[in-house]
Amino acid sequence: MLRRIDIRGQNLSTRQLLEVVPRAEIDIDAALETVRPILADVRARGEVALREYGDRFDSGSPANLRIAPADIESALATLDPAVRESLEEAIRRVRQFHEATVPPAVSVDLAPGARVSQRWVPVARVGLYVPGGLAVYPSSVVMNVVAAQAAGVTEIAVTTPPQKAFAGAPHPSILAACALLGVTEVYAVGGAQAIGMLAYGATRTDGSVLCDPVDVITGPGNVYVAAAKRAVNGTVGIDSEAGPTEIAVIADDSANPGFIAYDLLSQAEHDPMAGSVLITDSAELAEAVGERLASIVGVTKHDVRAKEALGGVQSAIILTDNLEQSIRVADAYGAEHLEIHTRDAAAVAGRIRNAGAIFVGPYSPVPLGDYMAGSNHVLPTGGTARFASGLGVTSFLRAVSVIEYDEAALAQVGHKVIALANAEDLPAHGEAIAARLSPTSD
Ligand code: HSO
Ligand code: ZN
Repeated sequence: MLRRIDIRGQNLSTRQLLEVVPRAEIDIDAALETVRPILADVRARGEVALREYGDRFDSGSPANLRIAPADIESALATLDPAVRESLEEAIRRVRQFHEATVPPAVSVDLAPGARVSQRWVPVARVGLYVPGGLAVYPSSVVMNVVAAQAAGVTEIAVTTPPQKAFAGAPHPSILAACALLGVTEVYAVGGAQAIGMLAYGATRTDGSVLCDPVDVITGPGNVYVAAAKRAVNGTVGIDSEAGPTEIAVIADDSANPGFIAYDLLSQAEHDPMAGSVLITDSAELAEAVGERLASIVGVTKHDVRAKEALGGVQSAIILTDNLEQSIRVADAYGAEHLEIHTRDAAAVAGRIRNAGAIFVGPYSPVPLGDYMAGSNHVLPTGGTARFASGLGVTSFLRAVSVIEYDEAALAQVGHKVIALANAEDLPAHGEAIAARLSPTSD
């Protein structure tokens, strides 16, 4: 089922490796033409436009696009107690980790009376898009909301498509997760129109405010949501664009093939476009994983999309000469999730440069990270781990520099500022300094 890419004995360069690693092709730009008029329309006509698009693309909008707080609370009352306990555990762990990752303020005295500081300031207001449809993930609500809250964001709006099965209300598990997290601002609005609402704000027909504009929009969605986020990027901040999920595994002959097969399948069940990649220098292990995968995929619930994902061009077993080359392949691939199943897995993990998150050893599987390891499950896909990070507190923080020099400290470097200002032919810059240094200044 998984195709083989055998690179043994070829000594491929980094550039060649980049061409060899399997990758899904997603074209978000093509959807931009579709979403631009929708965004413009929402910007111009507010709630009226939101309702029209809800009727056209979703299952119709509820009477009030903003969900009443009582309905958010009552969704929690209907939640299965075991699911509630599990969500609470996830929230605790994700919160504890994220709060600990808030970067400290830094203050540096560069000379007497010359201090430069950096403090981290949360954005004021965040909008979280939660997809409906096939994927209803309260765990993603936890990941996005907790990261924002740990960063110190106080206003969080959640928007999610109206669901036909719930009379145009959002899915109850999404509402229940919001209730557990203390989120009280929830909208039954989906698609590109929801991104327009968050980016520009929206007014009701009576002129009152339906939704204020946000500063940052996060959350996954279909290709139209991704395109809409790309279109409003710059008006607001966005998190990285989420593509189909991926897992790569580096394994040697000491690995447990059953564990690896299940982990490869776990991400394949998300999406027919999901990527599952095994990188190994052991032909025997490759064979064993292939066999286990073939047997479990036949009996798994989401067999149709899992088979499509595992059989797609984006999935493969890559056979390497040795562990060194496996590490180079993993860096070229830049997996969203990378599992290490080798001897001394921690040492191998320490040598990885490109991965969204690294799962070390046989008992740290990706599904643990998907729900409650404590780390975030919103991670860079499609090789973007080369330059991007997963969602975290810094997605909602800005670093602000604070400059405080006193008179003597300014005098110490003033002539050097003036020299540089003159060199750049910006004499007024220099005069601003000189005015403070001359004894006659007032
Ligand atoms: N593996 C997905 C996240 C997820 N899994 C949500 C289960 N629910 C992308 O990292
Ligand atoms: Zn998952």
